[in-house]
Amino acid sequence: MLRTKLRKSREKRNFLLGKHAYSGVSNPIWMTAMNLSQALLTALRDHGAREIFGIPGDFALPFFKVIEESGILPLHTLSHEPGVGFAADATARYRCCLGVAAVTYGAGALNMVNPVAGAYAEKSPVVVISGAPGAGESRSGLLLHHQAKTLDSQFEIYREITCDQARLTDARSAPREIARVLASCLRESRPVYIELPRDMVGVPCEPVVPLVPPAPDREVLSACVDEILVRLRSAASPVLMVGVEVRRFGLEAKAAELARRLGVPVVTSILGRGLLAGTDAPLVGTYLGVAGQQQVTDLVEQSDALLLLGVIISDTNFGVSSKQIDLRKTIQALDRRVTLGYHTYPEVPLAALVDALLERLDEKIAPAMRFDPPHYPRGLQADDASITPNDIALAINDLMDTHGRMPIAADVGDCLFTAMDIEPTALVAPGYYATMGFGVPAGLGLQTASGERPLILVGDGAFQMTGWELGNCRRYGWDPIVIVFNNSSWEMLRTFQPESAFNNLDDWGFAAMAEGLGGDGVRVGTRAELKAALDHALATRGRFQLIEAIIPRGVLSDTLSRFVAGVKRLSQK
Ligand code: S1T
Ligand code: MG
Repeated sequence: MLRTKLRKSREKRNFLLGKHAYSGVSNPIWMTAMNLSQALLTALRDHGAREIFGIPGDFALPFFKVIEESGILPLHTLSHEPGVGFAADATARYRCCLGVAAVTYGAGALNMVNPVAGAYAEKSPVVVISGAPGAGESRSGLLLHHQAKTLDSQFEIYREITCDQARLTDARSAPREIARVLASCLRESRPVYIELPRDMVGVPCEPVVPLVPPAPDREVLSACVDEILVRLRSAASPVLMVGVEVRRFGLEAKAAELARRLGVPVVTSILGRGLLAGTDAPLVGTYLGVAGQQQVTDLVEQSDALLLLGVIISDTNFGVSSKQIDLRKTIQALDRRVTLGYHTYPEVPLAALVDALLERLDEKIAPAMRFDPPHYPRGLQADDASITPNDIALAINDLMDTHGRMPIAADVGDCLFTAMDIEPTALVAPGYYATMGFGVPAGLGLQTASGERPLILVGDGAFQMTGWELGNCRRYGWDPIVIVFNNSSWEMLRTFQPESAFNNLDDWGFAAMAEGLGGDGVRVGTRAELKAALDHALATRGRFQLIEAIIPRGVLSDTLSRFVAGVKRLSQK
């Protein structure tokens, strides 16, 4: 009697943990030959992934066990799935290669929809791996925990925010499926979704053989390059704008060489911010339309041949144009297509286009036009005046002059506009999709990917969302310097709707919470205190440093002020 009861309770436990006949043996599931999880992890590493961010759940426990015990890729667990998505996204952006986010089914994966949508919008190659119910339990006829509508719902939701998907339900086809999906992720530089039922984790599986990308059609490429060069050579004021795909496909050096050989001025889009900064390309600055520097705005908006390399045609890039740019007169190379006027060349990868242009260009198209290099403010007055966002930009420029460039993760809010006045450096920020909550977890991903100490710029509203991920720094030795722009307000929203009291936030006193999270915090109200806090933070390694900068409500960065004024002017036209 007791023996039967024991057996039944063991079977029930195994059922809940997804242990089935194939892996019911006592030895750990990963001790079989190459199993499906190891094949997947090895393939991720072969395709450039260097770590996994994740939060397990019972549908993902067997997979996380293989991650931890196989050691193929290090695992960093965080506290809330949005942070997992943002951190994985940041590693993908920084390395121009796969970022990996592993979660459980339902509650975990659906918690991460927003960060993955942002990665899709901003072309970041994130691989989402979700645990899922096994075949047996899926056929049980019961509604399973974590199931929303049907057992296909999650797959369908992720179909909308990824460029390719696979459900690994058959060990024979799994290697091909994994190869296809990872190739799509890198080719499109967009997220992909892999669903791994928990009863498939330990099944024997062949290794994944990476797909070789097909070569572009040389004739299409040649005709396209011919037409682009005719357009540029006949233009009075050709301008090159480099955008997010130049970064995502690792084309920065080639784009700089192209700009030099073309002899035309080059600007970046907001998402391309920081590109070409370290090169001698004729870089003029970042195009921000009405919110940007006039020289840059005029150059772009008066050009009769704007070559857009990897630039997303978005409102944040072009919606704030003081003069409506006729995009039909531009040359757009994005998403593996080149559009000139009213026709499009299909299947032209950006890398192939840049290579083909460089092959054809051994002389300058036009004499290099001399432009004043963009100027970034420095020289903070360390006095008793209250702090403005511009002061934070000056303080950071001073800091980087003295101690060298630091990678920066910025959230949405005035901190992002302030970042436009900081010397170009490696910057990850949701400049187009514009989701809050990105900054802190992305900063943790940035330190993981770069191995360098990052600066994190975040508003108080955004910090309330994901700032608590700082509590994971101690476990992994991360020690970012975090500047919280605390204006006790959703200030960006107030600039558009000042009459709404709901934009008033309480003052949470973030600095006082740092200690409990394993870091150090200081609250600063004057420019002198800001400078001292930054100097101290820089000198303190091994613990995150949180500087809570108190900014009076209504005090904006110059860039945000210009942006708001410009948007209001445009809306009155
Ligand atoms: N929720 C999320 C996840 N992302 C958003 N972008 C928003 C809501 C809307 C939104 C903004 S800007 C903003 C919100 C709520 C206020 C940001 O406040 P804070 O972080 O304190 O920065 P600051 O005070 O500098 O504005 C954008 C326009 O959509
Ligand atoms: Mg705020």
